[in-house]
This record gives sequence, structure tokens and C-alpha cells, in this order.
Amino acid sequence: MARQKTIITCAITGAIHTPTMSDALPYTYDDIAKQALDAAEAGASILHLHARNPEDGSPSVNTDDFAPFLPRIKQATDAVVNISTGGSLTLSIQDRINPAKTFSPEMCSMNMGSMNFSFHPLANRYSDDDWKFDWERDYVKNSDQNIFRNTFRDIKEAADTLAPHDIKFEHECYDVGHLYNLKFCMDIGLFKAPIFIQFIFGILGGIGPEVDNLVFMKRTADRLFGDDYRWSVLGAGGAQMNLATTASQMGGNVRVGLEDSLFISRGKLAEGNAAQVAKIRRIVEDLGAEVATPDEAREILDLKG
Ligand code: KMH
Ligand code: ZN
Repeated sequence: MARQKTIITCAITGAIHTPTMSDALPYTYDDIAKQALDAAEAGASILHLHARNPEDGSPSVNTDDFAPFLPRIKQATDAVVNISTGGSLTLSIQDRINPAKTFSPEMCSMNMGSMNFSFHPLANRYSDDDWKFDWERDYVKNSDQNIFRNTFRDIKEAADTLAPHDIKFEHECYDVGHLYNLKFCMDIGLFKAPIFIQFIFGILGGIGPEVDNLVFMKRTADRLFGDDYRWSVLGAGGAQMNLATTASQMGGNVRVGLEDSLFISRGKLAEGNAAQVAKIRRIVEDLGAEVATPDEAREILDLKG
């Protein structure tokens, strides 16, 4: 059987990193649009999008902060638009799903469990100047702001509200328990096959970025979902490229982008999203696989198109 092509998703800006961490992180409307188009041109067939407040780069779920760049992206590329429902950690599920509800994209994220959630400052530290943080202030005193809440009620609210829009979910699974949550939700009829799972490694609070863990997550998903799922891998931080490479060799799809990692190689910041897409595309193709076009991604993932 011919090997299925590899879908590259690019997550352009996210909500975890701050503009103080890298000059390349886009947060104005123009920059988000430009980097999204460059990423599509470089080979990304899916663009996973968050909005930010253009003044200070803080995460935004305000539809007024999506409206200036979404139509520009849709006009200038046929890449699949995927809108985040992750928003930021302190927001309610209603606020988080509002952009997807308003713009009804082909895809949106669906986070599959509650957890502690942060960028891993130690795993991504290459010099003493990197990623300074204050354990007492950032993690102990502000620990309520490190909880990413995705209870079953939240998941149901998101699924029920978005159901009429026929949006394909990118099921974000940050640990093996989230696969079991997803299976449970399928068993009770909340989500229907075929599903698309994003295996996520390297978030502080989730499963670590070791290849063993990728094999374990894949084996678990095979057991739980059989042929009813497609999958992709996202390594947060410095593990991004090696996990994406391994995933593509295992027959999976890949996600890169500055939402997930600011680096292009060990300790070196990426100049932009397109550089990461070009790098993983080169690796995927050098190792003998083919990259999917947006329409091929639509077919593989059974999108509304
Ligand atoms: N902002 C987050 C806490 C998603 O796009 O759905 C995680 C997140 C994932 O945003
Ligand atoms: Zn996201």
C-alpha cells in the first residue's frame, strides 16, 4: 500500500510564548498574516491560529483580533485554517470557543484534559541567560494561573456548541490519560470517527518528549481507536524537530511553528515560522516521504472543505 503523504501543520503564534522571548514571534495582525502565508508557501497545509492583542502581544480570544488577519489568509492561500479553542489559561471555555463558533473554520483544537500547563523553562535552557523564571512567584504563588482547565463539562460544552459547524477537531492530547478521555467521549457519542489526534510532548505538566513516549502514545491510540484515527505529533521546545522527524518516519503527520518552539536548532532561535516548516519539509522529503497539499490534507482528514 502506498504510504500516505505527511501533513505539515504550522502553529503560528499560540499563547504560551511572549514577545520578550523572541523577536520572531508574530503578534500584530500584519505579522500573523505574513508569517502564516509564508508558512503555507513553505509547505504547511494546515495553519493553526491564535490571535494576540497587537499592542502588547498578550493572548486574545477577541474576534476583533482575528478579523483583521483571517480573511487575508483565506484569500491568499488555500491552506486549511485551524482556529485554537485553547485561548489562554485563565479564560472560560465559552470565551475560548467563541472565535471558532464565530468564524466556523475547517478545523479547530479540542483540548482533552485538565492539567498543570507551562512552557518547560529548564528543558529549553541552553545558557544562564535563557528563560529566567521565579519558581515562587510564577509557579507557587500564581499556581492557579498554571491550570489548563478542560473538564468533561468544558469538553461537552465545546463539542455541543461547535457540532452544528461540522468542524474537524484537532484533539490535543498532552498525556496518555487524555487518550482515554477521548475514547470515553467517543464511546458516549460526543465525537465521531474518523478523529484527528495531536500527540503533544514536552509541556511542563504533560508527558515528556522522549521517543519511548511517542511509541507508547501511538501504541495506546492504536489499541483504543484502531483505524478510526489519524495522528500528528507536536514536540514543545527543543524536542520539536526530532519528534516530528520520528513521527513522520512512523507514518504520522507533524506540527511545527513558533507556538510550540521558538528554536530552529539547539539553542538557536528560528527567524520565523516558515523556517521551521522548510526545515521539517526538507527532512520529511529527504527521508523519502511526500508532503501533502492542502487538498490532500482535506481528503486525508475528511474535512468539510
Ligand atoms: N493556550 C494554551 C493553554 C490550543 O491551541 O488549543 C494551549 C493551547 C492549545 O492554546
Ligand atoms: Zn494552539
